[in-house]
Amino acid sequence: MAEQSKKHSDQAWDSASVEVLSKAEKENIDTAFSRMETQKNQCKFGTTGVCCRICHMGPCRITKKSPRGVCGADADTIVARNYLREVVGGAAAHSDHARHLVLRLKKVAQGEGGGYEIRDEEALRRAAKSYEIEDENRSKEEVALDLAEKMLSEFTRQEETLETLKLAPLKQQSIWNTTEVAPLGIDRMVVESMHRTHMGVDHDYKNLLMQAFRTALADGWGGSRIASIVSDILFGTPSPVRSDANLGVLGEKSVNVVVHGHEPELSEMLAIAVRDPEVVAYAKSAGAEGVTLAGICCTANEILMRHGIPIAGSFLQQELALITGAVEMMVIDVQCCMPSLPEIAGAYHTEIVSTTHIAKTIGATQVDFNDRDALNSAKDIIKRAIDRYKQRDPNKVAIPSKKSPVVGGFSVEAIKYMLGGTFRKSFRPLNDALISGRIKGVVGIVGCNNPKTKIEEYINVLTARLIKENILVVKTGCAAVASAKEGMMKPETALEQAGEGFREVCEAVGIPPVLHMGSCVDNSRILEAATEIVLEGGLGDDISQVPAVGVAPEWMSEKAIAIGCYFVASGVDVILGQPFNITGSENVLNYLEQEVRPSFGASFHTIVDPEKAADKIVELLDQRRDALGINKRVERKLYDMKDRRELDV
Ligand code: NFS
Ligand code: SF4
Repeated sequence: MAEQSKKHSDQAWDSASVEVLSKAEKENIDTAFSRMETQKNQCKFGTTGVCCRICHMGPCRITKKSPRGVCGADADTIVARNYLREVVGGAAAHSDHARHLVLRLKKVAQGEGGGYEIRDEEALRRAAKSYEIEDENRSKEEVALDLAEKMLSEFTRQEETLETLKLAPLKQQSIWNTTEVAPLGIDRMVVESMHRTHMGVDHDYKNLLMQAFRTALADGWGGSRIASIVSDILFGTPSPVRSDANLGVLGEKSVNVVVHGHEPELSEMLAIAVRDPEVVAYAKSAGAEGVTLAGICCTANEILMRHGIPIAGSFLQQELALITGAVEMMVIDVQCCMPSLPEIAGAYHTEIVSTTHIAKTIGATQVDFNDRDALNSAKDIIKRAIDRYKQRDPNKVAIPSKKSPVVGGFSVEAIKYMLGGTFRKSFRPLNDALISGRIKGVVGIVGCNNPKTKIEEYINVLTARLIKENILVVKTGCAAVASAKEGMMKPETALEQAGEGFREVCEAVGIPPVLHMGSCVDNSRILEAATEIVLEGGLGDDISQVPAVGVAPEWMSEKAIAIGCYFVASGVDVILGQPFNITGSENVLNYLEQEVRPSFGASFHTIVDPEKAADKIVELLDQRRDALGINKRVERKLYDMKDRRELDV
């Protein structure tokens, strides 16, 4: 027994997950953690990237004895082609999500929005201005229609580069033009990359890798950016909001509905539906105290940011949430939803409901979501969950008690507001703090968790160390959920742990040292923040000069690879907690880790130890601070009164 719990505490950092993993083992339920054991000896050809399945003369595998595939492709070509295809997968996922939202905006603008509406007109008009769409004396519907059309053309444009790139600093845009990575239409980039990786087309690894950066930029400064902009228009720009995170948010006596996936449209409606008096009364008549809605993965982040709906967990807690035995329904849509869910649900009374025709899972109930009557559809789904409550078996229920308070909702607008106040919304105080050295730099920690290592250990160890080093940490995706569960996004606790100069700034402004900036498509918000820093002045004229670093500690998805690439191409160094599947080609590895530096002023770094990653981050930030000539006060010294006055932000 002790051995068992030791095994589980080697698998997951947080005690709630460890508790449920033990329950899973007792009940003989398979999870990603146990399946990882059975998949342990992963194929070396796959992990080094030298397996090619692109044509049917193969599959070919590169070894010392067989250095070329049947067609003559060598390890460099094969590795680079595989890598580009992964970036394509990631860019396509984010961008298709964006497309769905833009089409929704168009319907709303045409008066066919069903229950959807333009909830944030200011965000609409802000976006219209940035795309140079006339908005004076025009109704919000007229403006929204033009904006939706303009955004749809971002997917289809054939010969011109993306309009959305213009949201980047001017110098950044010129870097992309010089290096020839400024992307054309999003769909065109995806198709072109698939073409170029077809058998017998692009074989030059450098050319393929540059296309990976170009396709990724079509995601970060195209699809993802558009997704965040439209989400804010339709559902509201996030502002700070309190909630709780971890499996302990599930209610012992309430009907638990967990939303999981990525696209916020349905979960937005569910968030409204659970508050409906009729729904609450229905739950009570079923013997429950009410309905608890909670989120997993990026859907969790979306509805936390806008409604303060609690987070049940991150990617690898999706199965664990079901194993608590207390979930009546899990509603899934696209991305990161495991096909194992219905089988686990079958061991309890849980129903898995899928609502989108592009993502069906065997064993899940397909519920047609009527988007013309979205709110009633959402209510019907919740009532269906309530009907399950009676089937809950109390003997199978064990909800971990652990949950931590979290403050989420840090959109760039919200940060500006907190820094400068309503009338002087501005990044100036942040830039000043960076220049004075009270904040050494900004680090974005993003991405997933991965059962290859003890989950969330790297993320939490690194985060704790960085804030001690006076580094502002911004987070998205499942990395954000990890910090939320750890209590690092609760200003009070985290402030105790932050370095002195940084803590003073946080206290003065009233922000936690670790900011929740949203879902993974909201990594575009991190680019937006970096742009604001450049535009505010004093820290260089493109993002590669800003003291900023990105980290994907426990990444697993293709989306994370695309994100890494658009960060690097935007001038942000990226640390990976585990390597890409590219080590079978020294040339490709060297290109991504070294040779791209002159092009973008940044590159990838693979560092599997979080403490060493922290050292590297400090070094990278110092290099940038040196180059800017603002690194005079790195050594802590006793300040005299004059110093203190200079330091005042
Ligand atoms: Ni991002 Fe969000 Fe999580 Fe990874 Fe999946 S949920 S899109 S891919 S696992 S961070
Ligand atoms: Fe083999 Fe070349 Fe076909 Fe790839 S494209 S499977 S290396 S023959």
